[in-house]
Amino acid sequence: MSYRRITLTHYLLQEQRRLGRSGAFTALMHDIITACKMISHEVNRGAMAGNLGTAGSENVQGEEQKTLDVLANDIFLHMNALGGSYAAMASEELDDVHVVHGNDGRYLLLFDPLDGSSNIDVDISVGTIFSVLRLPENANPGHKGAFLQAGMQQVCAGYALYGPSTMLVMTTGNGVNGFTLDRDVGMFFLTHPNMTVPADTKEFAINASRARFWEPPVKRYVEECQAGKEGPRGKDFNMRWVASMVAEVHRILVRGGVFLYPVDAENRKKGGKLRLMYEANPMAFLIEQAGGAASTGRERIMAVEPGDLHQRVAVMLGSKNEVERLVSHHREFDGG
Ligand code: AFP
Repeated sequence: MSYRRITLTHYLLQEQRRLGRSGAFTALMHDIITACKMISHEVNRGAMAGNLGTAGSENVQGEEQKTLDVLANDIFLHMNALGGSYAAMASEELDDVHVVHGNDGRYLLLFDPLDGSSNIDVDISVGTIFSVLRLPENANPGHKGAFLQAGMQQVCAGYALYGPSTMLVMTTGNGVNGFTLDRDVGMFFLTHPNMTVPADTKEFAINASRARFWEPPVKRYVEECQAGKEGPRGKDFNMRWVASMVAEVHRILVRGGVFLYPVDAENRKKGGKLRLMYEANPMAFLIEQAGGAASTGRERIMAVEPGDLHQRVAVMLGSKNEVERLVSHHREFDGG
């Protein structure tokens, strides 16, 4: 690797100077970076460190926790409390807000410590997703109301992908940049500057085992893709499903595509499958910043006003023209 590459720390310092900001933002990102490196290390050691299997507990969503879910959550809470940037944190794995006492942190951190954890035991890519909000003036950081801000309010968002290589991909609202971890040096280097999602694609991702529950506009979209060259799209599509949103979004940021986890007849009561604050909003911020689109099918994801920390939402994101087609199918179905 060329020694001329810039590190993630250098990139953050450059951004700080460019925007005329204080060092607060660089400091808070530093804690996230350190936590992601530590989680990457634990994921990488896998069975050698006894890190596989289930923890014997359930999270707030009633889902079985993996050993690494619990470990990654502890690492993220601990490392991000040390720097003093955050007044409070909220995790997909925790019932309530975690207040960071003894500092005057001005930011709030939301995270999914190990997304796609059903993939851990079979050695498929997993990741950490994070989203940073400002602590509103006079808000009580111990109250979830401080966190209930629409995705448009995010200061920064990103993910770490623990795959064949570990990557950190982030946005501060000024494009999307990807960094690869050099394990020997112990630092992330800029390897994917200005990531962009092409407007068109021939690849879609959806859990097709749920087809019988889908709403008509989703069925229509998928059937059009499956019809290939002979159908209304006039081209053949390929399908992927990793069951790890970080890996799916990373693929879309690298080569385009569309990812769907719709509200369907089976998950409707819960509002969908994916979590608005820990998954949908940060990924929507990244995808929009890379030139793509992110919708529930009926509303821009980042415009959804959250009513609860653990709220779920329909997600359709990726190549702009595909998401627009999905939105148009929903509009037609709803009679608009
Ligand atoms: P886990 O973190 O519980 O494995 O869930 C992962 C996830 O939230 C998201 O990353 C995937 O896209 C989606 O769930 C997979 O859902 P299916 O179980 O329907 O494949």
